[in-house]
Amino acid sequence: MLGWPAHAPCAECVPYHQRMKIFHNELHHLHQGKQEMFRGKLVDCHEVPDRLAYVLAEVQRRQMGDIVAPPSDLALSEALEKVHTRAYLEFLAQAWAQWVELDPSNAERDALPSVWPLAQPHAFRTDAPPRNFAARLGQYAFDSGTPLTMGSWAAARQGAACALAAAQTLLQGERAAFALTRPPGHHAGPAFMGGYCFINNAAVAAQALRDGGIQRVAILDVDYHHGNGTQTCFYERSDVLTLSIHGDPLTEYPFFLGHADECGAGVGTGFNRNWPLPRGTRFETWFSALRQALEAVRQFKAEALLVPLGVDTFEGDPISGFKLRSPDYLRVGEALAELGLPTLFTLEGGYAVSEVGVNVANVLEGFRS
Ligand code: Q9C
Ligand code: ZN
Repeated sequence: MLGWPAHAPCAECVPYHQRMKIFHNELHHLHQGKQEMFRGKLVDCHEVPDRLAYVLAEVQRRQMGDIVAPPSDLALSEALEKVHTRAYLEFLAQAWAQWVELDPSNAERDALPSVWPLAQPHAFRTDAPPRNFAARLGQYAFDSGTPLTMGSWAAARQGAACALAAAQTLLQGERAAFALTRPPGHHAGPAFMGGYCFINNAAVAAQALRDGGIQRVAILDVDYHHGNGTQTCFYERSDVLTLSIHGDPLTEYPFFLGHADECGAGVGTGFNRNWPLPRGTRFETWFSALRQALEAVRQFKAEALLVPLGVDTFEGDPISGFKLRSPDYLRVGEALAELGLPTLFTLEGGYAVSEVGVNVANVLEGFRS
């Protein structure tokens, strides 16, 4: 079943359908949060550098593809500004310096927000943005589980470079690419961070594919959590179909988005779909949602597929509630490959650290088999 070759294949002798280019974020370790707020106390972060180390080791071991750094001459700032607001990007770029300026001893601590401009009529104003850093952080973050550290911006920016490079390689005719990066991206929106995410890597890649001449891009998010950031980025657009299969927001994070009746708005009406599933869902039920999502991709006549790949659907995940097992991920990869589309994977969640590598590599393995 796991039929990878025993020797390193030269790029040219790999058949087209098995080719995969892997862009590795070598700066990921610069983002290393200490703690996140959980049920009234600070707990150790789940989103740790070791996650990526496990994925890297496993894709290397199975020789899943060339592992490279993104080129340094990408038009990255321009690509970021097509997804995120300039004000938000400038905030991220300067946040650490401002945090330390607030109090020099802050250099020892991560920045976490603790006050937010609640979006209810007459509750608070958002048209008079405060100068205070803690308030600005609350304005741009939707939870207190996403520590902003000294290296968060550098790591997130380089991760977006991986996603952008992955998109460029598809535009040049590659069958598949993998943005092997952390922090993840799918909870980040045009002007907000949260859910361990700062920059929406999948959205940056989708927009780059559009700008490179691909007319219709489908994003199929298989992370345990709703891809709220990605949904928000493209909610009023008909050229990027956004689909997400995830834990029901009635009980699961991010709680305030991801219901089945969210179908898009304006010209984007009909171009967003959600499959919320109850906690405890097993593979067969999850897989029938995947089949429906794949059918939606076909009907859309997508020219490229983007997969925000979280493996926190795994039965052993410490913060999630689905029951997928490691071999199931092979079938996920196989089903995605049946679309026959140029496909770009971004690494999202998955917190059973020592199993993340096997589960991610199983999706890629199933995809290229
Ligand atoms: N600290 C991704 O899988 N957990 N993000 C909320 C409060 C947040 C998951 C607990 C889970 C975010 C990319
Ligand atoms: Zn997740």
